[in-house]
Amino acid sequence: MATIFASGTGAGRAAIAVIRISGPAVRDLLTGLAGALPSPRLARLATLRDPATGEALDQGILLFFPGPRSATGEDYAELHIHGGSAVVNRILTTLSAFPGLRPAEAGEFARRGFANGKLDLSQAEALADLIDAQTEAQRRQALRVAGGALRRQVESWRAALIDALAMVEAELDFSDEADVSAFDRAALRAALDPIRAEMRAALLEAPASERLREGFLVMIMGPPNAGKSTLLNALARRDLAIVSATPGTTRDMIEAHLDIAGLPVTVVDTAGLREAADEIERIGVDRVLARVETADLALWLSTGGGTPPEGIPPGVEPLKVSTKSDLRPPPAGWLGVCATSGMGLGALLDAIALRAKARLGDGGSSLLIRDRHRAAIASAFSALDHAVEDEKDLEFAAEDLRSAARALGRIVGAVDVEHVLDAVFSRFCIGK
Ligand SMILES: Nc1nc2c(ncn2[C@@H]2O[C@H](COP(=O)(O)OP(=O)(O)OP(=O)(O)O)[C@@H](O)[C@H]2O)c(=O)[nH]1
Ligand SMILES: [Mg+2]
Repeated sequence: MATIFASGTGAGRAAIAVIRISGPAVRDLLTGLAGALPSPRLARLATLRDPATGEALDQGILLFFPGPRSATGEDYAELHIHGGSAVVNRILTTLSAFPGLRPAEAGEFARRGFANGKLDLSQAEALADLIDAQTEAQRRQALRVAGGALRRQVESWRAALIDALAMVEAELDFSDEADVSAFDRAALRAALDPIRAEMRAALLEAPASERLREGFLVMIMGPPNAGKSTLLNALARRDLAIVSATPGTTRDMIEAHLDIAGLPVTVVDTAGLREAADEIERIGVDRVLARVETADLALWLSTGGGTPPEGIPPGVEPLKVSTKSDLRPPPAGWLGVCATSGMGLGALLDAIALRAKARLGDGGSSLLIRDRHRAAIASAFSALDHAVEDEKDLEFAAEDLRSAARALGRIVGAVDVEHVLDAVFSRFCIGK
């Protein structure tokens, strides 16, 4: 097995960079770099030298974690060095030249930890989410799952299923043909009912949990010149979209990722909806109508009210926003904003936050945070529904229980095929 290395910190100028190294050559490498192997788990200040020439490269802190008690389960080390690009590049070049070492691929440290039983697949994914988390609620959600909340739940369901399976199999083994039909189905149902109820509850929460990972999607819509782009810029506090008095200015969708009351919200500025003046504008309008299908909320912008919302699908709530309220007061039932002065923006943010909170929750009880999780639980749930059907042959009920247990195993990576693991880990960043 190759020894892998990568910078665990972002590129660019920084006080400190951390280089991670994992694999069988770690001991030789540390001895080569620092003259001696540091004591396990103790920080050691050392001058790092090129093992080939003895040239001093940097002064830094070395940490050595002998396997299997390490993040990857292998011999593992961290070099805390100065974070300038010349220092980092020189150390990485030196590591490349060392026998047995090669740069790590994306997610490779986490994958080795997974292979060595340090964390399950749901935890590995949640660590990637934790790195990507932009808001408090996302951080809470990722931390819960990374801490093993989903793994523990899945293990407890699997244990209960295996008990139920043992009960069915005992019945199959020890009773003669005539008795099998007399098997107490009520007992099987009683054993499975609590699990089914818990799975149902988790499935009901899943869309909110997944949405929290992805963000609450708000589309800014309305006729040309309504002030959509001006509003986006005001919400993002940056000049993202071009604003002009010419109707039909915006053609592409422009999005801003905001943190509203700790929740992740994506706000999208769109092309004004009207009978398009040209081909490009028409494509822009078509894209808006396609994207709004997946939105959570549509802000319908208009100056002075009037235009009824159109083009907004039934599942998406429209919020009527009357723009340029410095020029015209909002009609009754419309939220008035003046994006140029900021008037009314606070109330608009409150209105968005209220809806986002209702839709996303706060991540405090999230379990099924990816569609992969939801699909596995949905398939386990339907297998259990089959298992308790009244006229079910016991042999088939046993097979249903086994298939439910296999579906659960997919969540933690216990029964996954290699290509699923490849797909999951390749989405991680290098050095993770
Ligand atoms: N007085 C006033 N003018 C505004 C306000 N908001 C936007 N405007 C002006 O209205 C015009 C159109 O603004 P945009 O933000 O480009 O409008 P839009 O809805 O994005 O227009 P399209 O991209 O063409 O669909 C610009 O001249 C803005 O300066 C406002 O709150 N008050
Ligand atoms: Mg615009």
